[in-house]
Amino acid sequence: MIRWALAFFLLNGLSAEAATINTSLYILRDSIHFDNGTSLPYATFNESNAYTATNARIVADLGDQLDLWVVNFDSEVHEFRIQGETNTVSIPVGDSVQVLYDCNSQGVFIFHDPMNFPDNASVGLSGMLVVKNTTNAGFYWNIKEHQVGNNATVFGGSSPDWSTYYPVHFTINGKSAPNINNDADARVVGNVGDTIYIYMANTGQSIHSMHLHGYHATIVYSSKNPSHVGWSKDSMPIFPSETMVLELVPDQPGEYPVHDHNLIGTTGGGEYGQGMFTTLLIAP
Ligand SMILES: [Cu+2]
Repeated sequence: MIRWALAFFLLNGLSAEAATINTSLYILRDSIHFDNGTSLPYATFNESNAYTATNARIVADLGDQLDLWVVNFDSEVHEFRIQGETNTVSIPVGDSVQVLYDCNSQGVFIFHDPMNFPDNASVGLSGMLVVKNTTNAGFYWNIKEHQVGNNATVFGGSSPDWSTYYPVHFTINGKSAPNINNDADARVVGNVGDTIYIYMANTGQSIHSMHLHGYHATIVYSSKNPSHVGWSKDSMPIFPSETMVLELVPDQPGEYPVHDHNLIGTTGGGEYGQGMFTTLLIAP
């Protein structure tokens, strides 16, 4: 009897704080556009049946329960999983699947289409689930690179030759510079003394290294290298499929660049300044 009472108390205690997040992701295919005029076929997880080249993001509080429907509006079969967290499920054309997930650990988790990995994930179908335990400001960087020709190969039913991978476009949240600074979820804006979190996922196949000018940030979560937690640095190498959370407490005002220290990542189609480049804007 005491045991049941205790169990009831514990469950009640949890449910008082936890919420159920009812949401849907819609798989839609269209294109991603770059400033040099290049367009590539692209597919993303969208929050409605309106396509954008930016994947929908799911943000949960620690303890929440995710009740997710994934709807396949594409003309091909797709799969879905939260990498390392849920089983792969297949979604026939015009169908949907329900995915239930308890958000019991903090961090950033990649959800994607694992079919013929990394083929389908590389053509856009890779998003971020963020589980946090703070109400502080957060910014979100879904980091990715693109090789012209690969997407058409994947949508044509073949697999690209990943051994000769040569990406020439680089994006954060599906956008290249200067458009990243128009993405209020990506561009860090804050004040001196704020505690700001930057939630990152590398959904590409290349290593990137995000270089913060002006400040050091502290790694508070790394999916690949948990031993790096607590390190205070200004450049953050992030491997394919790795996720990371940075804590930034700005100590001076100003506008400072952030870019991929792998310098090809700051180009688009060979042109400097069109890739992974944004700024931190910190007010006194
Ligand atoms: Cu730099």
